Amino acid sequence: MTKCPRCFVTLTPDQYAWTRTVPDAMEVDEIASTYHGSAVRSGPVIELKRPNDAEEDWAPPSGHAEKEAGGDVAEVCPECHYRLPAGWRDAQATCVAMAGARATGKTVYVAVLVKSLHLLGERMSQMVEPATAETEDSYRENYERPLYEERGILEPTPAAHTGNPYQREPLIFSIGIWNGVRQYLVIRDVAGEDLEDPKNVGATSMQFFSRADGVVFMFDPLRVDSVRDQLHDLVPAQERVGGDPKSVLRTVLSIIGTGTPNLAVVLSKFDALQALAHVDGSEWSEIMSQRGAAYSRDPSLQNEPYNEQDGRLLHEEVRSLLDKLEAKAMAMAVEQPHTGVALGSRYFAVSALGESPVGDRLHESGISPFRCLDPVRWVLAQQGVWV
Ligand SMILES: Nc1nc2c(ncn2[C@@H]2O[C@H](COP(=O)(O)OP(=O)(O)O)[C@@H](O)[C@H]2O)c(=O)[nH]1
Ligand SMILES: [Mg+2]
Ligand SMILES: [Zn+2]
Repeated sequence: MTKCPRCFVTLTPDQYAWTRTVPDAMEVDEIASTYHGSAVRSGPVIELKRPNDAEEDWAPPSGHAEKEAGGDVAEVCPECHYRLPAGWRDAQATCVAMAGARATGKTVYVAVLVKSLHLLGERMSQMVEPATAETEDSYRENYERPLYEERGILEPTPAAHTGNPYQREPLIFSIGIWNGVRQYLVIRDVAGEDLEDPKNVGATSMQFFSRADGVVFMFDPLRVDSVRDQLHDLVPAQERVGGDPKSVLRTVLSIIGTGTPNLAVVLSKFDALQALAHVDGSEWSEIMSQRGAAYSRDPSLQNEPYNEQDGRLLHEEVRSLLDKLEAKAMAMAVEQPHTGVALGSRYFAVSALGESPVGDRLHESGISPFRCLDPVRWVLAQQGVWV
């Protein structure tokens, strides 16, 4: 059984829904709108539940939906009415939700992550490609073009209630065949504002977090005063600053509630910390110059199974870096959450850009990602995919 790419609810063989491929008339779909976060219009939805007295191998009678609808139909999620890509129920989807305050680097990370997935996929002879035309368009327009073509930096992701909120719809990538089953990776980006507002804890449109396979929570070291102070002359100041990571983490954990996604806690913009190696005589220069450290190398593009040992090593190293970043409270919130549900968690360090941008432009050496695949490979490995 696989999950819906929008609401992340598991699709059971007991419940089906369809809508006309080309509906005669469209109306506001209350259910879809609640899950989307703003008005969605669609044709009528036809639902079918397994009858109580049905046989074990019950399936919707062929032609049922077409007859009811009076034309060609597409299957939609019975929970949120999202139109499922063809063959979705026969595939396996690993569903990842991005989290973190504003400007922690989520959107840039997704842009770069997809490139790295392509590269690794090629090396593993697994075809990575957008699964839908919507994903192809959205990735190109909202992620790839602003970062790679215009060499600028992406606009901050709009909050769910403002104009063109591209992060309300999932990015769906086909990542090849594994264990004889077609595999998809679903990534849901989010606007930091939405997580900085604790009122969103109960919002239906946020509930996908609790049903995700992996939540990637980003923590921006540039938000830490002692780091910013020491980097003063080395790294151009970043103008956009997001909310308090501890309270965002708390909100995310509250939204997750009794759900049990794996939680990847990611130190983003790691290039900034690496730049501290050049601050002579500082405590940080010593830490960041350690050649033997897992955070000083990047094996993530090697074509080998997810490297569990390297992952554990990095986990411990980043954990002690968090201590040094005065973020111990955050580590405690992860390890002893106020919700009482301890999640499978691991710490990571990534740099999507590899080097700090200068003002609004990328550094002239371009993009050289560092360890971007690690969090997602860890989540995939928990699902037994790309291991
Ligand atoms: N130094 C550095 N800065 C980054 C990196 N990734 C993102 N940034 C900066 O952080 C800003 C916010 O990134 P964005 O992905 O839009 O953050 P989001 O609001 O969490 O989606 C960007 O404008 C970049 O200036 C990185 O890997 N290294
Ligand atoms: Mg964003
Ligand atoms: Zn759904």
